Amino acid sequence: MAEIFEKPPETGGRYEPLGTAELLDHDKRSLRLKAGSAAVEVTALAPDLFRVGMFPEGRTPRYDSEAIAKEDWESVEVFMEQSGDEVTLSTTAAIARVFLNPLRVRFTDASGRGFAADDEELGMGTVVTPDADVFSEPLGSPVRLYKWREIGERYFGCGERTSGLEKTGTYQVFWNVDPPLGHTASYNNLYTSIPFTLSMTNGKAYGLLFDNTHRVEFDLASENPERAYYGAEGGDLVYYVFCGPTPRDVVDRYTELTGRIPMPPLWSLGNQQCRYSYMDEGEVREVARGFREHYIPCDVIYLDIHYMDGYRVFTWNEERFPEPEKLISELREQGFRVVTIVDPGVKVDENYPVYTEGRRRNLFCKTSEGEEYHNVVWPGMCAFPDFTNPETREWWGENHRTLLDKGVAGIWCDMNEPSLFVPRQSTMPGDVVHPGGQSGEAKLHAQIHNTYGSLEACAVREGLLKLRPDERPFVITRAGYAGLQRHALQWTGDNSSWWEHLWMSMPQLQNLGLSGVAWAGVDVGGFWGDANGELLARFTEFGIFQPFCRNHTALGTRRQEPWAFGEPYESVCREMIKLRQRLLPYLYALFEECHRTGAPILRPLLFEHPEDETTYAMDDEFLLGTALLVAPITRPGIEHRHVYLPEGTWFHFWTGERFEGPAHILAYAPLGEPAIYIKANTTLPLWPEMNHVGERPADPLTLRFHPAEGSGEATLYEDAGDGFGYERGEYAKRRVVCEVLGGSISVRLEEREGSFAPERESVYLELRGVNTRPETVSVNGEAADWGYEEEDGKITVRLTDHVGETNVEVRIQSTGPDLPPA
Ligand code: MIG
Repeated sequence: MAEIFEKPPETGGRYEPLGTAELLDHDKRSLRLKAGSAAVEVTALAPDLFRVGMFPEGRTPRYDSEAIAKEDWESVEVFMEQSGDEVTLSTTAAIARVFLNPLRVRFTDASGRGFAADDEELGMGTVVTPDADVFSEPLGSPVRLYKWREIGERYFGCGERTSGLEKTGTYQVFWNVDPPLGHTASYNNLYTSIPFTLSMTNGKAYGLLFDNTHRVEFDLASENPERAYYGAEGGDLVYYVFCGPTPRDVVDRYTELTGRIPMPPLWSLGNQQCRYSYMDEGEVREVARGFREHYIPCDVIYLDIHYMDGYRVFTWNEERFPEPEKLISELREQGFRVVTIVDPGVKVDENYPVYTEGRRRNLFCKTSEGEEYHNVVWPGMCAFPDFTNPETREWWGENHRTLLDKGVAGIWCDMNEPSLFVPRQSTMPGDVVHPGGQSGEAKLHAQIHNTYGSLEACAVREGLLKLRPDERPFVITRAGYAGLQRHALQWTGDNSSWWEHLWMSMPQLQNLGLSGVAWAGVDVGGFWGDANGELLARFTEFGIFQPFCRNHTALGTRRQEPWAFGEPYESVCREMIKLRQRLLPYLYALFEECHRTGAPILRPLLFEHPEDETTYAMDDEFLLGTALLVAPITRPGIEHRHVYLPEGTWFHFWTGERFEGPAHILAYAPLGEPAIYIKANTTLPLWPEMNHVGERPADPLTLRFHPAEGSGEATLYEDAGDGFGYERGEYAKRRVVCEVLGGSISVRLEEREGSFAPERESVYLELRGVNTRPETVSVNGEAADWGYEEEDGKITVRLTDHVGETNVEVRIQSTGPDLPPA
C-alpha cells in the first residue's frame, strides 16, 4: 500500500539538468532548442498561455493528451528576439524568456511581474539511473522541472485532495487510488489526478499544468521553501503556463485548453438520494414515497450495485427488480429520475454476452504475456475494457442502451481508477497492456493509469449522446484526469460520516473548482459509518450549496435519508433542501457561466478577492457565485463561528443584518440557520417551492435584493433545461442592474438575449431591508402593483403586466430619509 502514496524509494538515480542549449530554429509561435540529447520547444499558444515540451532528440514533439481539448489555437502575435544568451518570445500580454546557458525558462508579464521561473541550476531534466538509458521507451526516465518559488508565492489547486485549501509546503502525489485508508490528511491523493497548480503572489495569479499521465509528484516548496518541483515517473516533460493575472483569467484559459463542463440537465441540479444499496423495487418505492410524504424535494434516486444480476454490468437482477421499466416510469410520474451505477469490471463468464463479445473483439486489457488481464472485483473474476481503444469506447457506450431503454436517466461510473480487490483496493500493475486497438498504439498501464476513469467517462458521455441525441447526458465519475470536466461531473467518493469530513468537503470542492472540475459534490451525510441527526442536518446545511447535491451512505450503516433521525433534524433538512430547490435558477445561471468561462460555481473567496490575502486561508467558507457567501458549522454542539466577510456590503440571510466587509465577525448559526450572507444589490433569483424540477412552472420568479447605497448587477439565465436548443440561441439571458442613490432605488431588467420565452406570468421583485415606506413605485413610468411590509422592511413589486416587455425599469422613490438604512 505504501508505494501508492509515499515518495518512491531512492532508485540510486541522479538528477541531470539539461545544461547548455542552442537555438535550432523557430516558427511563428515556437522556439526549438537542443540541449544534450533532448529537444525543447517553447510555444506561445495565446497571449497569456505558453507551452514547454522536452522530448528525446529526433522525436517529433507530441502534445496530444487526454487533458487537452483544444489543439488548434488562433494565430497569436509573437515577437522573437535573441540577444546574447537570452531568447525571448513576447506576446501582447507576457514574455517567455529562455536563457541558453544553462537552459532555463522564465516568464514575465506586461506589468513586469516575474513568475514560473526555472531554478537557475536545476531547471528541467531527467533522473538517470545507472542501468537505464535516458528516454528509454516506452516508459522513459523520470522527468523533473524545478521552479523558483517567488517570494510570498502560495500554491492552490491540485484537483481533488484531502486536507486544506492551501498546498504550500506540501508534497502532492498524482496517482488515482481508491484509498484503502479512506480520506486522510496524511495521504493526499484520491480518485482523480489534476496535476495543476494555481499560484498566488502579491495578489496576482498564474497557473501551471504539468501534463503527464504517469505517476506524477509535486513538491510545492516542501523540501526547500525556495523552490517547487514537478516530476513524473516517465514520459515526456510537457507543461503549460497560464499567465493570469487574476484567478479568473487562469481558470478561463485553463478550461479553454482542457475543456469546460457541459450544460447539465436542469433536473440534475435538484436534490438526489442514494444508498449502497436500495435493495429492491419495494425499497426504492418506499424511499420515493418517503420524500413526497415528508414534503422534501427530490429529483433523483440511485440504484447501486445490487440492481445487477451477480454484479454483471448492463444486466438486471430479476428477483430484486423484476420490472425495472415499470418501476422507473412510475417513479418518473412522481417526478423522480433513476440513475444506475456501472463498474468497469466485466465478469469473466462464458454465458455473458458482454464478456464474450468484448473478448471476441479484443477489447480488454492484456498481461505482458498477451493474455487477458484478470482481477477480482464485485462480480468475481473480471476482465477490464481497454478504454484507450476507440472501438472499446464505442462498444462500451453502446452497451448503455439496455439501461436507457428501461428509462434510466443517467450513469454513475464507479471503481474506475480502476479499483481492484487483489490486493485490496489496489489498481492494475504498471505492466498491464492497453493494446489501443487497430488505429491506436499499445501502452502500458503505468503510462496511462490516471486517464482510465476519464476515458471511461468519455465513452459513456459519447454513448449517451448517440443513444439520446436530444438529451443532455448525465454522467458521474469517481476517477479521472485533468479535463475530466468535459465528460462527467465528479463526486469525491467514500468520505465518512465525520465532522472532519464535513469540514474537508469545502477545501476539496474549492480546489476542484480552481482545477476546472466545478461540477462536483461530496456524499452528503458521509459514506462510511453512521451519521447522527446533528451531523446530517449540518451536512445538509452545507450540502445544498454543492453543484452536485446527493445524500449517500454505505452498506450496513444507519439510514440516512433526510427524515431518518426525526425532529428537529428532519425539519432542518427539509427547509435546507427546499431552499436548494428555490435556488435552482441562481445555480443554473452559475452553471451556464461555468460552461462558458470555467468560473467555479462553488468558489473560494480568493477567486473574487485575489488582492485580499486574508481570503487565502478561508477554506471553511466559500462563495456560491458572487451573491452568496456560506460559512457552515462543522463541529457538533456549536452555534457560533468566525466568519470573514471580504470587501463589500453583506446581509445576513436570515435576519437581514447588515455588515461592511472586510470584517471578521462572529456569526450566530443555530441548527437550521447556517451562516449565509447575500451581497448587496445583486439579485438572488428564486423559484417557488416545488417537490422536483418540472412539478409546475417556475412561476412566479422572485428576484430578491438587499439594496444598499451603490450598485450591483447579476445575470439571469434560462433555457429549456435539457436538449441543445440553447446552442442555437434558444435561451433567455437578462442582465439585472440595481442602483441605489439616496432616496431612490432603481432595478432594471435589461433586454433579453436569446429566443427562449420562459413559461411564466409573473416576476416579483422582493427588496429587503428597506426601512421606510416608499412614496412611489413605478414600472416603466406607470404606477406599479406593489406592497410594503413594515415589520420586515420588505417591498414586493409584482411585474405581472410587464414580464414580456423588452426593458423593465422599476423606480422606487422616497422623499423622506434614505430607503435602505445608510
Ligand atoms: O467498494 O458500489 O465509492 O459510492 O456505493 C465499494 C458500492 C464500491 C464505492 C463507491 C460507493 C458505492 C460503492 N462502491
